[in-house]
Amino acid sequence: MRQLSWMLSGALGLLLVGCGGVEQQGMEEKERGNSTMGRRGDALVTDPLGSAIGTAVAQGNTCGRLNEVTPTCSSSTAPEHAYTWTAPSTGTFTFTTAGSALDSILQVSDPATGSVLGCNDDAAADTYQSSVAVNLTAGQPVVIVVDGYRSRCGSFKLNIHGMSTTKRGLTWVKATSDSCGQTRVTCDYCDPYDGDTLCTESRPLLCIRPDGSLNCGEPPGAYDGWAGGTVALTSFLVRGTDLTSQAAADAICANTFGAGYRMAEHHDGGGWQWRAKGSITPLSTPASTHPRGSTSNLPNRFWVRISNQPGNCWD
Ligand SMILES: [Ca+2]
Ligand SMILES: [Ca+2]
Repeated sequence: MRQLSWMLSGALGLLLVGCGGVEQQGMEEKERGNSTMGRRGDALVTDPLGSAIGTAVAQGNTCGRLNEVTPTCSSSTAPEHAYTWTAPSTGTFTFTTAGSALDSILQVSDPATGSVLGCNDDAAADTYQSSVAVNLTAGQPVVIVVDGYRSRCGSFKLNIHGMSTTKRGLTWVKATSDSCGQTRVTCDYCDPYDGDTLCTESRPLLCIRPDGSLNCGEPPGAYDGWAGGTVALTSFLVRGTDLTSQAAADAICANTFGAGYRMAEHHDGGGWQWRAKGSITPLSTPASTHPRGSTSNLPNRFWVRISNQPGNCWD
């Protein structure tokens, strides 16, 4: 039946061309016939992506593949590559083909109903790549289709970035500075287990260079250790959702302050509170809406990571 309807549709197109050059009408007729749910048939083959987040979670080339899906948002008869993916948390997720050679069309749909959750041809006026943002709940599966504009095929990258509306990351505050040019940083009602500040918020990033600096101030205490390094704080805000991995966070420190700097860690000087060489000037930011509801929670917090708990925005 499918073959017959395509043949009829093609014949209609030819007839219309003969009747006055309105081939485009015939083409659109054909495409609309296949685009109701953004997929055709019940056995669309998809590759599993788990709940992967990041740049280029999938790469490939659509040339030579089947055209089983016609995206709803643009003209396309191109082959595609389809994936299944599951939201790792509740929030807004952005799917893009940034960095692809392919003039792409990206479509995200519900595998249970086939309904299209989002579809995009060009993310902006100056790009042929695509971007789709959809709100999902934790554990919700979607089908992602990387398709081509009109009949185009080529190599692509699929990127997925999350903006969880519930995930929190660990932040600390500056406590004191001393006459030796040293700084004490502290937890102050932080939550190193689950994070305390929403990752959709922006805070500076505390960086440290472990350089064996010697303590010239008061002697270290049990919960007031010496980190043996030099701290620096970014003079710009970093959105928690941009801290996609420890490596990404460390790279911000190295790129800002030089080789050897990395994101500071909860236990750099023992844990909960420590001192290091260097002075920092926290930017003015509001106190985080803390899960503990503490009224003592201080403003002007900054991101610090923790290595043995899921208290980071990338966890
Ligand atoms: Ca297609
Ligand atoms: Ca495009």
